[in-house]
Amino acid sequence: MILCLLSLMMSFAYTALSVPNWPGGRTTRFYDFKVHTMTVNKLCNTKEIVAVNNMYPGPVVYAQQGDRIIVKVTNESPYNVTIHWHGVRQILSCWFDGPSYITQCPIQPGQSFTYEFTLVRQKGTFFWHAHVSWLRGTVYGAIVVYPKTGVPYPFPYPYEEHIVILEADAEYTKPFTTDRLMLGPGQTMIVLVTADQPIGKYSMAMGPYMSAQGPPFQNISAIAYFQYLGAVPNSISLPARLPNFNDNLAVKTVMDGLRGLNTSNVPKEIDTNLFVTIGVNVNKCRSKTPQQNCQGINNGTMAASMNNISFIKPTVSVLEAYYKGIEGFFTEDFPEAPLRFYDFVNGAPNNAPVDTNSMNGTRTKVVEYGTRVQIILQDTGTISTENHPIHLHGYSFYVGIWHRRL
Ligand SMILES: [Cu+2]
Repeated sequence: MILCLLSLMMSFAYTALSVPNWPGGRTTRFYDFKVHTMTVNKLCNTKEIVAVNNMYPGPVVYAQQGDRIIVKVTNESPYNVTIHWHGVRQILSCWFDGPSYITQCPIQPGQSFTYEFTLVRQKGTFFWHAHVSWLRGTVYGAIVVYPKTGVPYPFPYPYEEHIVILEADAEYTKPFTTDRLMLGPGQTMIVLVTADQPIGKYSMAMGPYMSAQGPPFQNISAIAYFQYLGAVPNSISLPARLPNFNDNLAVKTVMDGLRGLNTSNVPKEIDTNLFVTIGVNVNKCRSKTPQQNCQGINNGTMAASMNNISFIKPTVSVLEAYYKGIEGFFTEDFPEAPLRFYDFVNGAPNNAPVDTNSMNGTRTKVVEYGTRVQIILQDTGTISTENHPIHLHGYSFYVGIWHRRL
C-alpha cells in the first residue's frame, strides 16, 4: 500500500507543476460496466456473487497501444466499488488508478464514475479488478492491448512443443522455454504453445502454490484440455504433472530465468534509498471481545506491515487530500528504514522480550518527479516464512539483485 502511494505521488507531482497535456490515443474505446449481484450455479451450489455486465469473469477490454480508454462504471450492487487497471501506467491520469481510499473514494451503491486513461507506450496483457475489500474475488477481467498497426511482436515464430513465455505484465521478456510457470496474484503472462505433437488430446493443469508452512488453504487443481482437430473426442489424455504445492525449487527454476527484453534504461545512479521490511506482525490484543477478535498467534491479531507500520485507510482518499491540501488524513513520514529492528527472518511472533507489534498509520514517502529510487525489500519471517509478491502501481521496475532462501 505504501509502495503504491509512493508511485502515485510521483505521477501527481508532475501534473501539479505543468499544464496538463493529455496524451491523445488514436482511437477512443468506450466501455459500459454495470456492477451488480448475480446468481451462479457451480458444482451443485448456488451462490450470489458480484459481477460486471452479467459476465464472470467480466468483459475483456481490447485496445491498441496509444488508445484512449473510457469506462463508465455504474454501481448497481449494494457494496462500495472501485476498479483498478492493474499494470496500466496511468501517465497524467493517476486519479483513475482505482485503489479505494488511495486515489479515490469508493463508488457508492447507485452512483457511477467514469475512468479515462491512455495506454501510453504500453502493450500486452493486463488485468482489471475491483479494489475494495473482497470484491476482487469475482469482479475482474482481462485487458488486451495489441501493438500499434504494423508493429511486429518481438519474438520469432514458435518452434517447439514447450511453453515459451514471451511477456509478463505487459513487459516483453526474453523468450523463455519451460513446461510450467508460476503466476502471482493479478499477474498476466503471454505464452506460446506450438501444436506440433501427434494428433490427440493433452491435459493442462493449474494448482495453488503455497510457500508458507501451516496456514490451511484449498489445495484443488484445475484441469483443462488441449485438443487437436481430428482427435477422438473422448480420447483419454495423460494427466499433466503438477509440482507439489510447496515446491519452491520448481518455482525458482522457472521464475529466476525470466529476463526483460530491454535493459538499456536501468539507472546507474540512485537518488533515494529505501530499506523496507514487509510481512505479517503479531499485535497485542486490544479488543473487548478477544475470543472473537484475537485468534492469532499468542492470542494476538495479525497485521500486515511495511517497516513495522500497518496501513490505516483514511476517510478522505490520500490523493484528494494531497490535491486539495486537506490536512490530517496522511503524514509524510514513512521511514526510509524500519524504526525498530529485531530478528526479521527467524520468527519473533511477539514473544517477550521481543515486541513485534506494528505501529498504525497512513504514512507516505513523497519523492520528486524523476527521482531514481532504489528499494531493498526484505521479506520477514515474524510468523512464518512465505513469499510476498510485490506490485508497484503505475510502474514496471527493474529487479537488481534477488536473493531467495529455499
Ligand atoms: Cu495493480
